[in-house]
Amino acid sequence: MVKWLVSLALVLAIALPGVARAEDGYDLWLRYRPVEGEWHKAYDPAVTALVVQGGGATIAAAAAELERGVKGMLGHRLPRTGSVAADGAVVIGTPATSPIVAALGLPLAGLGDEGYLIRSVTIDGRRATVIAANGEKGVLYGAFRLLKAMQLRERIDALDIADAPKLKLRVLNHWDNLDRHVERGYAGQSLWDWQKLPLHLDPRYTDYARANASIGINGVVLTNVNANAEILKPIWLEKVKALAGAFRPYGIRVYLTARFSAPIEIGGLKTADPLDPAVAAWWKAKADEIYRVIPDFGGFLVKANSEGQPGPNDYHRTHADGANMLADALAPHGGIVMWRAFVYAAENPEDRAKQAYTEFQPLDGRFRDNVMVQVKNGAIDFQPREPFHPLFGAMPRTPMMMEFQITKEYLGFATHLVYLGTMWEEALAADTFRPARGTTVADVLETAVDAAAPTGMAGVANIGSDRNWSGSQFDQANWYAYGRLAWNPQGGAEAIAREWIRMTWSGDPATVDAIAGMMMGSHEAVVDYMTPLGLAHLMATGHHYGPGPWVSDLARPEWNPAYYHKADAAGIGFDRSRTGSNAVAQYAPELADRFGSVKKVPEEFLLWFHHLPWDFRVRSSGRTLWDELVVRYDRGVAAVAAMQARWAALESRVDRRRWEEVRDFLAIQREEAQWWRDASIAYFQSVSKRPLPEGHAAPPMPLDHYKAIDNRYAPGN
Ligand code: GCV
Repeated sequence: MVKWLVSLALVLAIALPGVARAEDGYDLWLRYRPVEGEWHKAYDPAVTALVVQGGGATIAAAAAELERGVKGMLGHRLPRTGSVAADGAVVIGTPATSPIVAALGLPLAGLGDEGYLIRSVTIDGRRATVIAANGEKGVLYGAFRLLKAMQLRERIDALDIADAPKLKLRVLNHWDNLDRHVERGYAGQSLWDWQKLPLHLDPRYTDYARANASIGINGVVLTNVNANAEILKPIWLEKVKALAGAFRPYGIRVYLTARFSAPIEIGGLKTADPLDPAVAAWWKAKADEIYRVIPDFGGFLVKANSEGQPGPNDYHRTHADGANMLADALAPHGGIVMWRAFVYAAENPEDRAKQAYTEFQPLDGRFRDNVMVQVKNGAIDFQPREPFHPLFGAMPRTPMMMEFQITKEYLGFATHLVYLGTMWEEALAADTFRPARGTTVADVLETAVDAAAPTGMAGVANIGSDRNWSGSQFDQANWYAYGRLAWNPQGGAEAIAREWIRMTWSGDPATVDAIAGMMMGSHEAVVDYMTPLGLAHLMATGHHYGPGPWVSDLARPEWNPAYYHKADAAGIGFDRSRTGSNAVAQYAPELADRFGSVKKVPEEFLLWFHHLPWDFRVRSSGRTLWDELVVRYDRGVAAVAAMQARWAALESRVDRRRWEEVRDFLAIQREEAQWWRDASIAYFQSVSKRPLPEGHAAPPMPLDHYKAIDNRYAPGN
């Protein structure tokens, strides 16, 4: 009997892998689960063999991925043949690697180095699918696209897909320290197991690279922007070289953060002054050394004169002086410098939201061709909602890249279900009015300063050693959406969410609708329960876990939540209009006028730009500002409860293990949304002295209770 049961279990495990193997999220959106019924019948004869005629490691990676995907989805091997011998061949290659592809004379001209074409063709009277590109990377991207078509149950018998990325650099910024702690990381330790490198390459490096390539990411900054000069020493460069080797077949280059004071710390110099010839020579020699070890090294990312990091200002030099010195060292090798504009200083009394623009905008046109200025989406710091950064569109002669934060430092860490696609879409679709109405942030990013100039996007990674990579199942969607938007900043967040859901959870239309509904409302929910109506930076000190609107005693003024909300007996909000800090003047005149007027400012930015009395009437509802705040806090909590109910109804629609994990995380989110709501109302009521609107419950505990909550060991700090 026991023997019989064991055999049955074995048979089931082989026949029904999706059922027998509990899913834990490791496979991400590349699950390649069996295709059933009519779709199997349609796909099976269309994908019978693989024709690869040559090429290097990247074409080999594309072929391996197609084999893996077809095995998973259709259950059969994909034999390799040297020619199209029967119907159903998939021919992959570039005109240079494949005579068959060359002979087809396909229109590849407009697709650049990384674009691809997938076409249903007839070769010698036999039906085939060709994945063709100018470069091997394009072939790899095309292979993932064909597999996606099957995952999404698109027809593949009359294909004609041409696609190419709109941005050249699509990079992840890992804020990973050399001791494997990840700053603002909520998914375990750093993936980079430095101690075992270079001799041991964890197979996860390849799966990480596959996932990135599947969404078009082509660069990875391995180290934290709060940089450690050690990484530039030879012993570490050997480890970096090993990672670069693992990623190279997937079209991914590695970059490192450069600590500006490295010439002093590891170079034995007395200064890091960028205009000192010895300093420039040190960096040049260092760049030469790096390229000897890693010939396709991407370049440096630099955080300078920001939050205690060293930089050119220490020597009374400009950011352009610093960036250009590094750029000159990298230029002979084709490397680039990504120089961050995230600067603000405690000693600077200017509104923090204005400081980056004040410092960088006058430098427009003064950076070398291989420098990109990397700008966060908003002028403060990855808040749940910020208006777009005024630098976008304001430096037309400088390549400018977007920096989004995928890890949810200010959005509830990994346990809050918040789909960031909508938030990023909002930023990308914002009209800069520069040079004219209708020029969105996405347009600014896509418009190269000149044909050779770089364009790009960076995302602060949410990836770590957790089995599910991102700390939660739904945070995988943010990695995915980031890659898709870096490929095409005009992409729609909802369409991206839906394709992710279909590949990650289920293709059942009702299930897709239900999950999409949760995701699409999730950003607005977190804004409501944390920072409604344009409030910002109200998180607890240091770790940013939970509310701390009462904090007002930190050494640096702009680290205090009180600096941002400015609540007092009379009202609340930061006056950035002409009567206040005049931050509005950093935007194009049309926007300065819109944001600066209480009547015209979009409600979601009301308190970002204005300080208003508690009984100010909110346009959309006619409620007083105080009542509206309370209503929104409650609306946010209710939205989380609604997500819980939606998820509960999906219990039988998705696999158990992942369903349970999401259920538990939603329960955490619900508690924490309530905590945010209660603590915020308790605090602001102590200032506004107003009664709660009817039907809205008083916080269950006194303010002191919320103030006493101590989460000093919260992760990622
Ligand atoms: C890497 C915020 C975060 C810091 C981060 C910084 C930055 O201030 O709290 O952890 O440092 O942004 O983007 O440089």
